[in-house]
Amino acid sequence: MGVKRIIGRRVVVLDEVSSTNDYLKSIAGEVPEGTVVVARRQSAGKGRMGRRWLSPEGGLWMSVLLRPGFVDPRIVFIGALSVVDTLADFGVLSGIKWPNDVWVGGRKIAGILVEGRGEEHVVVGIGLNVNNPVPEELRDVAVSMFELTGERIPLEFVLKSLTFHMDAWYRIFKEDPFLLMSRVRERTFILGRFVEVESGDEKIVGRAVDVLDDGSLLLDIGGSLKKLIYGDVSIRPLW
Ligand code: BT5
Repeated sequence: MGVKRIIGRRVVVLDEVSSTNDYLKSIAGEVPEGTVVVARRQSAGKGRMGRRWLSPEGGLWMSVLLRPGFVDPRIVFIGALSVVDTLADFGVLSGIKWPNDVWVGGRKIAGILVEGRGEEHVVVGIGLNVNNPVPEELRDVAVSMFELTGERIPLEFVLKSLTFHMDAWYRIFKEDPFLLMSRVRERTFILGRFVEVESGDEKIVGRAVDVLDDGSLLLDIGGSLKKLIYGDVSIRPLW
């Protein structure tokens, strides 16, 4: 008895689009759950809080449509863990920088942007630097698979691996979110380290202690514990 695959059964490949997230949102009413949109280039790739995601040719810029039927901030970790597993498939060891980045050796290789329309649908956008040149302005903070492995890995292989892992993690998440969260905890490299947290105009420094089952980050700020809820916060590890 096999399990029916959801993610990646239908893949829409575009040459160029403003943002795969926006495109998928615009067709969400007409396509089945698990539909994937990939674009060779994005002219206006989006990060969180109005930030830009630079998306030149050679990277994997994709979005996945989910209909879990509920709203849950932990959905971002389905994307993050799947990226970590995909990178491992190609020999690259990475870690999650809570809540939505994947880093290798102090630099960002991937970012996840989750956008939803209440309980109707959720769009999980993933940007992964594969063969694309790392944009000049991000030289010190970003890295690509090519830079790490010296190999040009065909994008369709990376896409296949990523949709495979996402399909598995999505199923696990729906059945047992605590299993997903225990894996997130193992893969979150900032635990035990000091981080600077920026939320709006506020900046605080604390030690990241744990990722809790509800997806929040527990910080130790001079001896008192503070729970950071996933939202519009940015974290910078202090080395
Ligand atoms: C993110 O935002 O990291 C989420 C990025 C999601 C991108 C995907 S691509 C497919 C889908 N369609 C979209 O339009 N978006 C999604 P955030 O945490 O706000 O980080 C944004 C910051 O990452 C920027 O301010 C830059 O500093 C940095 N950045 C931009 N482009 C990058 C790149 N290609 N590689 C590494 N870092 C980058």
